[in-house]
Formats: sequence, C-alpha cells, structure tokens
Amino acid sequence: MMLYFITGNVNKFKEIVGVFREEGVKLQVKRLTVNKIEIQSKDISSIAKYAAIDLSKKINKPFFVEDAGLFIEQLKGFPGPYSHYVYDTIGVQGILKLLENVENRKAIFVSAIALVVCDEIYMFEGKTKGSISDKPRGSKGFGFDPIFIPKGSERTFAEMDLKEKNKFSHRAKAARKMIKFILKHI
Ligand code: ITT
Repeated sequence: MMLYFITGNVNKFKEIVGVFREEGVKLQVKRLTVNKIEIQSKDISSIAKYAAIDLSKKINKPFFVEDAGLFIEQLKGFPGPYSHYVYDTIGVQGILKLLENVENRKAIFVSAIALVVCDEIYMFEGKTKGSISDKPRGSKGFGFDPIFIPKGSERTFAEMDLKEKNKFSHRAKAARKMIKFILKHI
C-alpha cells in the first residue's frame, strides 16, 4: 500500500516519514502537493477534516492531511489556526514582541491528522505542552521551532535534530496514533 501525504510543507513530510521509519513500518509515504481548502475554525481537527472531505472527492487513493497550530495561553490561544499566516506576517519576532515582559509563556502545539481510506475519514490528534523562549534559539526545523521549548526539555525544537523533535512533537504523537490504527485495521 502506498500512502499519500498531501502537504506543501517538506519539513512536516520529513518528520512524519521519520516517525514511520522509527516505528519500523514498511509502508511507502509519498508527498503530494494539491491545493487544500482551509475553512475558518478555532479547531485544528475541523480544519484538517474539511480539507480531507474536499480532497476525497478528487483523490482516489489512501491519503492524509495534517493541520497544526501553536496556541499561546497569554494570547488566548493566538495564533492557533492562524499560525501559518502569522508566521508569514509578524513571524517569530512578532510573537516575541507580543510576549515582551510577559511572565506566563505557556503554549501548546496541536496537530490533527485526517486519514482517508476507502471513503472513510479517521482523525488523530497530538498535543505538546511547552513554553515560549525569550529569544529564538537553534537553526533546525521550521516555523515557530526556534521559540518553542517542549515540557521535559531545556532546548527549543530548533535546537533538536529530527529524531529528538519526534520524541516530543505534537505531529509525531498524532502520526504514531495513525500508524497504530493502520497496523491494526488496514
Ligand atoms: P500544509 O501544506 O500541510 O498545510 P502548512 O505549513 O501550511 O503546510 P499548517 O497550516 O498545518 O501547515 O501549519 C501552520 C503553521 O504553524 C506552519 O506554517 C508553521 O509556521 C507552524 N507550525 C506548525 N507545526 C509546527 C512545528 O512542528 N514547528 C514549528 N512551527 C510549526
């Protein structure tokens, strides 16, 4: 079986392929870039689910999509579902500016995967608690990785190699749930 991951983000693809490898799954995952519909919702899972429903009308093979967002407690969950747009506009420095002199730096990364097999949709979610650093650290990864320190580590995601990030990350947690499901049911 070949499984397609529909994403424009190569880093996400590499992370998920890494999880498949770590779990010893002999299933080929290929990246496909197809434009996705992105509905407006506070809920990451709903965004992934609607994108998958729309794509399932056009794609006739097993595939999944993933949507992710960074939810910062002091900012009432912002940027959350707007993470991509916020990263492209005010970026990492903009977020740090919003948190200047703010003591509460708690944040959660959320990932939702929608898997489509034989016209059925299956949802998997992963969450990682952590905090926002005072300044960017590290050069690996992508997006908000330089300012996110997962609980249980002193380092930002951008200071970790892919394998270490996958030990902590929201995306790896969601991917492991999907892999468990695939191995059991498909
Ligand atoms: P898709 O084509 O898969 O949608 P995308 O980059 O647009 O790729 P998302 O909308 O799911 O993906 O992600 C929103 C943004 O949140 C993303 O562009 C990053 O800026 C940020 N983000 C998500 N996961 C992240 C992670 O693991 N590390 C750092 N930033 C992340």
